[in-house]
Amino acid sequence: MNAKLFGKTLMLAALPLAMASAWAADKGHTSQPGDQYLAGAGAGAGKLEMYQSSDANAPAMTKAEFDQGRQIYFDRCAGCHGVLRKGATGKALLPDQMQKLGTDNLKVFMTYGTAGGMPGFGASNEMSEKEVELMARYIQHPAPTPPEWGMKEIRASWKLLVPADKRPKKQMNNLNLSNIFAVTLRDSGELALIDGDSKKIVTVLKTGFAVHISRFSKSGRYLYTTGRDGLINLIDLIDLWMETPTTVATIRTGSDARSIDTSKYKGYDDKIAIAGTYWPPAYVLMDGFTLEPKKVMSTRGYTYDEMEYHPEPRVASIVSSLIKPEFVVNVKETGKVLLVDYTDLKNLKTTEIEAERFLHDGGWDSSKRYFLVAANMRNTVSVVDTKEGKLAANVKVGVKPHPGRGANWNDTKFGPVWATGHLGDETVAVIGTDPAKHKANAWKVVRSLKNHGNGSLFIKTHPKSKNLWVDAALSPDEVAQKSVSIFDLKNLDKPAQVINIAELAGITKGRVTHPEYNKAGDEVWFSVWGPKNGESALVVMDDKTRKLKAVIKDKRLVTPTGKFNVYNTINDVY
Ligand code: DHE
Repeated sequence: MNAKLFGKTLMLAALPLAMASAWAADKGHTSQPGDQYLAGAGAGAGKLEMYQSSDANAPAMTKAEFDQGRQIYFDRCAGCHGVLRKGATGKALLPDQMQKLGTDNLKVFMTYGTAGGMPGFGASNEMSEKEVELMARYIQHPAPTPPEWGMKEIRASWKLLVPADKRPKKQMNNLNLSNIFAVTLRDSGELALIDGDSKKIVTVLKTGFAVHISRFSKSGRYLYTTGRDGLINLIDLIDLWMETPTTVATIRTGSDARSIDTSKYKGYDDKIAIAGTYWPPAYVLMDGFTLEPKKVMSTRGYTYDEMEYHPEPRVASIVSSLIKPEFVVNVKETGKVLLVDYTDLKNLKTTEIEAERFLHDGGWDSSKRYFLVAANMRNTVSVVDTKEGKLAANVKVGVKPHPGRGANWNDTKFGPVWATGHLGDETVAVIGTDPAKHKANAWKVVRSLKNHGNGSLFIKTHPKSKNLWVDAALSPDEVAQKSVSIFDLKNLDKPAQVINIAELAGITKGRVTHPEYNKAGDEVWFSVWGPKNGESALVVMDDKTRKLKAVIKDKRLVTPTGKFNVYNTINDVY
């Protein structure tokens, strides 16, 4: 029996339904908004027509069932297991192994989840019993390959709604643009722009499906956002007064995507945009003012360590360097970091750095020379020296690091440090980042702090703050997932204060995530991420007093998750 494939949860197959169901409830596998994190999310690839593969050893499926399975797979599973099911955050789901496990065992995993972090789709009613049964058969068939999406398709998808010369020459509103927050409204596929000063919603814009992140151009005028379906919106912030849509261009760079950024090096302000895609695995370089596509580059290739060919090395985080005309492109499955020099797109020069496999999210150190990126399935943070163009270190941290952008401060004992929380344990790893003046601490975990739960997604501080705020949004514990830890940076030996943020907003069902500071660095904003049809909110905390400052509730705030303050995002303040 393949018990090793899924660890101890295979035992569930032998449990009576009532017991198994109680076990799943114990593990917190109830219907929660955050269940979707590990579930992947509605990549556009599921909507594309594909050849139905057949395998004589796999259970029979009709074409209609197969098509339904394909859609559910892309909506729920592809984010973690990969389009081709080769595995990343989730296990590989290859047909021969799935056939050995068989339909009944697979149904149990899908119903109750696994100890490794897979959500219980059946127990949480995310999938009906019939859908679970269908999916248990579906994954025993070979994975269908979605169509490619080359320059012809990318260009055909490009819509320039307001040409650059038809846009206003000066700001047409009275907003303090540098303190605007772009808030992801995940399940409505929208973006709320909130005035950080008045805390009022300025507008809500339609974006791509299950919209993921927003970034701003160096001048602060343009906002770029990507949906998981690869749809990118270019939004002109100075145009906000208009009643007509403020999206000035859109493009689809692939059918499954997570990252976007724009050129920030002196002389290249706003000029070039880059989008990374999960499918097809690639990055696309575009004109920053119009999104006109200029170049598409595949990331398919060989893993850095075993040098095995990988057909689906997805583009995870992308950051824009302030010290060189380069984008830092992190390729998940091959474990390579690409430094893409954008000064000559015709003769593109890239530096390929061997880092670690399963690269995900990360941020700059305070000097903006080193980029620290989580290789989450290898419990490692890779440090890239972008000045020298080489790997500085692979630092072993806790279980599944997940920093978002991480947090930088000048530690009283260890000098400049950067920190990450973890999905898989309760620790916060603090890494020394100054090889010049604090050599003995550089690229070492100098402190391990105790968070109030595991399942941490994001962590944040600000140069003007003495606090470090850490969430535990994916903790199975219902109180922990609603709370945050606040550490005193001047006294890190003291345990953190824990505050239940959802309670402050009067919300009983939801997870609290993604701390983000305002421009002044004296407020911390949190999302209370409720169910799609339930209540959500944004909670603003006074950073100094750690007391509630404001609760923003509005029926338009559907499933708020990431928040991106214009000033802090442009200047990588974290
Ligand atoms: Fe994210 C950043 C991928 C699920 C909220 N997420 C990132 C980045 C990647 C990534 C590669 C780094 C982008 C960058 O910096 O260029 N995220 C993925 C997934 O593959 C995953 C695990 C599953 C999926 O199918 O998408 C996933 N992410 C989620 C969520 O469920 C979250 C919690 C809620 C949501 O809105 O979807 C979520 N991810 C975020 C946020 C950031 C992010 C808020 C940006 C953090 C920042 O401060 O910069």
